[in-house]
Amino acid sequence: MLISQPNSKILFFSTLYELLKPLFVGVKKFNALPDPENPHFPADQEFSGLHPQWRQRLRSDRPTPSTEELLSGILAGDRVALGRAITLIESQRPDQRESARQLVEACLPQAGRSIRIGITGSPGVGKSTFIEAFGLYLLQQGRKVAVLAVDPSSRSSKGSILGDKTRMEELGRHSDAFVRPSPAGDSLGGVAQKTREAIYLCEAAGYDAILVETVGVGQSETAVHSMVDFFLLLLLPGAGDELQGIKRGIVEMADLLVVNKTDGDRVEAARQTQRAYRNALHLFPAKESGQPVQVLTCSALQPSGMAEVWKNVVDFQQSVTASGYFEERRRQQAAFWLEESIQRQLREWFDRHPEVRTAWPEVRQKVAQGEWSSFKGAAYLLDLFKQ
Ligand SMILES: Nc1nc2c(ncn2[C@@H]2O[C@H](COP(=O)(O)OP(=O)(O)OP(=O)(O)O)[C@@H](O)[C@H]2O)c(=O)[nH]1
Ligand SMILES: [Mg+2]
Repeated sequence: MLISQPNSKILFFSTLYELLKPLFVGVKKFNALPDPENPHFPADQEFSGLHPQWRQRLRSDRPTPSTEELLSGILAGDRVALGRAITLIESQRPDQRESARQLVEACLPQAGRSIRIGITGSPGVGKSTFIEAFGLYLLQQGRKVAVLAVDPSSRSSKGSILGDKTRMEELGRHSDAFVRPSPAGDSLGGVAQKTREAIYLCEAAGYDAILVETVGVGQSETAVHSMVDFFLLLLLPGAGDELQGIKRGIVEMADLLVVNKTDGDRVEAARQTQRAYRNALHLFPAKESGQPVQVLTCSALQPSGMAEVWKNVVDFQQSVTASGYFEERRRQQAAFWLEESIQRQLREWFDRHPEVRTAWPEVRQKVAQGEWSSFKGAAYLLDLFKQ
């Protein structure tokens, strides 16, 4: 009845428009985000400093820019170019592999001048909250901070950085910070390799503090340990490591232990945990770095203790640079990733080989039914591959 009158009709639609306007604006804003996969990316004003022509070309609604354009953008410290470049290296498309490889190679001479810090700890210990607080502290120290993650499960998993956007909001908004959600992927090796390449790109873009969060459980700690200069393990107050689900191997890998959540009524429990770990560390073998492992306390939420953690990192870096271990560790890591990359590539070729693929189900069945031994099955498939 009401909208049958022409005037009422206009009134109705204009009211409807007013009500829905914020939604349109929101959608428009979202579309303007340079990289829709990264909720932390700033809007277009962050293209500032770039030539207008590149600015236009780097927008996400344009086709993938050329390797040269991406490289120039990265070297100019442009976050949008960096984001798009990481999307390129994460791409599963075989036709983009070569450009991705060229881009990483081209960035390598500019990479390496940063401190790479891995952050691990059981789920819920406060890794993301810590990274936000610590990252903000580093920004105050004049550092440029990039945050990456190794999450072998999936992009949508509960723990991924993407789900942490509210927690890292402040850091992600800062013009000297870059927060990247975990790459998608099903194999830890593949995901870790991409994170490692992303480190180089971030360094070439001028980020001099790289924080890598391990989000998965199990092997992802080892993968992150093999790409960072300093490995930090966060602990919860009051619980022994069996209770925290931390394997002894992870404690052995750590260069620093930090009891997080030292706030409220958990302060005493945190001190106890600190003492317990200090005592326990005496029983561990000496570190290859030659540096003693300390146990500190902090609260990522308050925040407090960030300066002490950073001092520990800086002292460590100075000592191991002087002793030569810093470079030695990076060389060892490069050798490790050489092996990794070859193994992964060979496996990929093997899995894709047409005859292997055809024979695979039957061979698997024969082995499962005990008709063939696993050795015979493997030899048969490998022969097909070699031919
Ligand atoms: N009281 C207190 N709570 C904290 C502190 N740090 C983190 N939290 C809380 O602990 C919960 C988990 O924090 P996250 O930062 O998501 O922990 P996480 O280790 O990244 O978790 P996953 O990524 O899921 O493994 C959140 O509710 C935080 O607010 C702290 O220093 N003190
Ligand atoms: Mg987290």
